[in-house]
Amino acid sequence: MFLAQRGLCSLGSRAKLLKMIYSPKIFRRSTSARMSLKFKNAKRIEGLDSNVWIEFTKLAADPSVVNLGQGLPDISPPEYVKEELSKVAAVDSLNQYTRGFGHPSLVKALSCLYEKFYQNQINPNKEILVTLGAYGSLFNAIQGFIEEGDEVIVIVPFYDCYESMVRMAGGTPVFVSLRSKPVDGKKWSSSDWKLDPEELASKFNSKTKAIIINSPHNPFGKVYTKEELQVIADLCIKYDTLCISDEVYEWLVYAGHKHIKIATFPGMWERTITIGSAGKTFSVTGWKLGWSIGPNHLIKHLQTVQQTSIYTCATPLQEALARALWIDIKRMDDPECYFNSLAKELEVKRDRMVHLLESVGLKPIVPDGGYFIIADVSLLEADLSDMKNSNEPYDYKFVKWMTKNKKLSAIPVSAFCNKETKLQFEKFVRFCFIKKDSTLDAAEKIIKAWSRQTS
Ligand code: IK2
Repeated sequence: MFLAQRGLCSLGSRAKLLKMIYSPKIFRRSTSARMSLKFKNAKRIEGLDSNVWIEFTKLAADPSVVNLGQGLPDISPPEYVKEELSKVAAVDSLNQYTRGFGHPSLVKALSCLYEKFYQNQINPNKEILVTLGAYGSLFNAIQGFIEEGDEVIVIVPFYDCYESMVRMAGGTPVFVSLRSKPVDGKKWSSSDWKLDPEELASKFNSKTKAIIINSPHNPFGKVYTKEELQVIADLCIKYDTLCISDEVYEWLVYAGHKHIKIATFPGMWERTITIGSAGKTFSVTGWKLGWSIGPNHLIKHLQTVQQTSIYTCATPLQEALARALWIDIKRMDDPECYFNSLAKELEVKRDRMVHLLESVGLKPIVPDGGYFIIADVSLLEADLSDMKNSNEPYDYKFVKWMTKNKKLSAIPVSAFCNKETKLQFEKFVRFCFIKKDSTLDAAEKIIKAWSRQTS
C-alpha cells in the first residue's frame, strides 16, 4: 500500500496489491476476530444499543423528506454569532487547546449572565464547567455522582438519555409520570400535565440520590411553575437529594409563562446542578457546547469526570460563544436581544402549528415553552399493515410509515418513556417547529392533503 501510494509500483501490481489487502480471506479472519468473547460489550452498556436519534435521523436524511423530527433549527443562527466564529478562526492562539474546565472568556461571560438570576456571585472558575453540549453536563453529573444502588427519580416523559446515562452509571431510574385530567372542549396545554405531589413523594426514600428535572420540558413544552418547583425542592431538601436541572430551553418561554430556576429556591443552590446549552440558546446545535452551574462542592466532581474523559472543549467555539453572549448580555431588556427575540419568533410558529394540527381534527398539547409540539395522531389514517409483525410501539411504526409514505418526519413520543409507560404515550408524535416558513408550508401541504384523503 505504501509502495502504491508512493507511486513505486505499476498500475497492474497496484491492483494486485489492493486485491490482496481486501481479499475475502483477510476479511474472514477479521470477522472471526471480532467474534472473540473478549470483544463482548462491557456490562454497563448492556441493553443501551438502540437510540431514537440514530434511528430516526437516518430515515429523515432523505432530502425529499420534510424534517420536523430531531430538534434542530433550519432557520439561520444570528449573523453576529456566525461572524464571531469566523473572526476567531483567524487568531492563531485561539485554534489551540484552552483551559480544560472552560475557556476563560466564556466562563466569565456565563458568570455575568447568570449572576442576574442568582442572588450570589458565581465564581467562573469553580462554579461553572463548560461541557460537550448539555449531553456532556448530564454525563459528567451522572457519572460524577451516581453509583450502584443509587436511585434517581426521572419524570416521564423524559429526554431519552436520562434513563440510559443513569443505567450506564449503575444507578436505578425510578419513574414518575406527568398526568393530565381530561380537558374536554378546552384547548389542551402543557400546563395541564402535572406531577401528583403524593405520587412524587412516594418515590423518594433513603436510596434516592438525585432527581432529574427538565423545564421548559422536552417533549411537552411544560414550564414548571413556582409552586410545582417548590414541591420538588421541599422533597429534595427533606431527603437530602441532588437536583439535576436541565434548562436547555430556558429562553424559549411563551407569553404568560416564566422560566424559574430551582437553584434559586432557599436551600437549593447547594444541591442543584443547572444545565444550559449554546445549541439551544443561539440556534447552533452543531456547536455542541453546554455548561453546568452549581456550587464548587458539586462542580468539582463533574470536573473530575471531564478531565478523565474529553478534557476540554473546542477553543474557537468557546471564544465565539463568549463574544456572542456579551453582545446579548449588554441588551438583555431589549426586544432585539436574541434571548427575547427568538421566543417571540417561535411563538408565531407554535401558533401556526397548533392551528394546522387543529384544522385536521387533531388535539395538540399547546407548549408553553421549547420548540416542540405533540399530538395524538391516531386519527390520521396510516396503513401500518406491512408492520404488523413488528412489536414496536404504534408511534414508532406510524412515524416510519409517515416518513416513507408522506415524506414528513417527526419523533415518536414513546422514545421519551420507560418500558412500562410506552403504551400510555404511544399515540403521540412530536413535531419540531423551529423551522423556516417554507419548511412549515411544506409540512402543512402534506398534512392537509393527508387529512383530505382520510375524510
Ligand atoms: N436536554 C434536553 C432536554 C434536550 O432537548 C437536549 C437536546 N435535544 O435535542 C434533540 C431533540 O430533542 O430533538 C439536550 C439536553 C442536549 O443538548 P446539547 O445538544 O447541548 O447536548
